[in-house]
Amino acid sequence: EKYNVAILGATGAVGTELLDILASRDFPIGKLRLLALEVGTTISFRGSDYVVEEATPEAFRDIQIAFFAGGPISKVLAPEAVKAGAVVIDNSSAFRLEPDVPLIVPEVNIADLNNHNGIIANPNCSTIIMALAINPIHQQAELKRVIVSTCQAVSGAGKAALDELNGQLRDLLDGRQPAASVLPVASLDEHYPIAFNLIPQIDVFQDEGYTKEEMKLVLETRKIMHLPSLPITATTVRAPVLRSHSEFLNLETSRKLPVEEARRILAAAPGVSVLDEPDRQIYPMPAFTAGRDEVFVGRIREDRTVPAGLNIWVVGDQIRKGAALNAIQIAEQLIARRLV
Ligand code: 2RA
Repeated sequence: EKYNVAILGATGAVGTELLDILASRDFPIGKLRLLALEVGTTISFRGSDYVVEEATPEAFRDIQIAFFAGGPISKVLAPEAVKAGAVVIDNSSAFRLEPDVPLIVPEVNIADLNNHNGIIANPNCSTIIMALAINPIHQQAELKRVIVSTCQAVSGAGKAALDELNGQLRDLLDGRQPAASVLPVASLDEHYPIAFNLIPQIDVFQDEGYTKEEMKLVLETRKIMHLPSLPITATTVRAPVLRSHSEFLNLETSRKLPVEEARRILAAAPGVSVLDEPDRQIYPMPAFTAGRDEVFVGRIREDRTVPAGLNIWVVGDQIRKGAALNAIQIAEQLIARRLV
């Protein structure tokens, strides 16, 4: 059986990754419709050329599965696509915390998919990466507290941020002042160079000095794991890395997990790969995890400042598992469970 598929935001970083993964996983596509602002652009997929069309409510009329990777426009168009008969897998933050919208990391809470009402939310990239690492630990030793600090790649802020880092590196190496107009947040007044720098702000500030990205890590993780009051505190930092987000996790658990046991639990967890051999200087690094499906964990150590604590370093490709791959895995489960 084949499914008619639409991709909204087909020309962006996530849209491009969606097309690559759909092609490589042999996804059962009947008709494919590509939608974006760049109407008229031609994109090739599995040997055929597709012309990018305008994203209108009518564009979803004969579509069964719609991947949305076009940002805030989801708010308006996702309900229209559902009305037209499509199931929407939405990569924007518009519906993630709505009680009747499942927020899914397939390895963690796939059962929540059964209750969908047409829109399924794909979590934020740094949230997906963390959830893959902490859920298996929680299954064996209940989490009491999570402290997460991130180093996030510029591509998480879109192609303009990626281009800006590359331009700034050229400027600096040629002895010019680097120009900055994108990071930390393009629409705000202040911009800072990311080349040879770190920016402790991802997205806009919300209440009490936390950024929206930090609150996504808190609120989305609680929803995905069905732990509405799990204490989580987050600090998110933009780093001059092209692709793959890195996260330091400090976990407090209800019972002590020796390092070897934690390694075994994580090695057996779906979607997770352990790279943790300090004697041989083996640990995950973003330069080597880009383009990989798994989330990599290493530097697993006991935190001896609390009765039961672990320090873990997690690295994952945020465009792949953090966005496009996770969305496609959701679609595959929709099909397997006959929910579309
Ligand atoms: C970032 N997490 O890296 C965001 C993208 N969703 O900026």
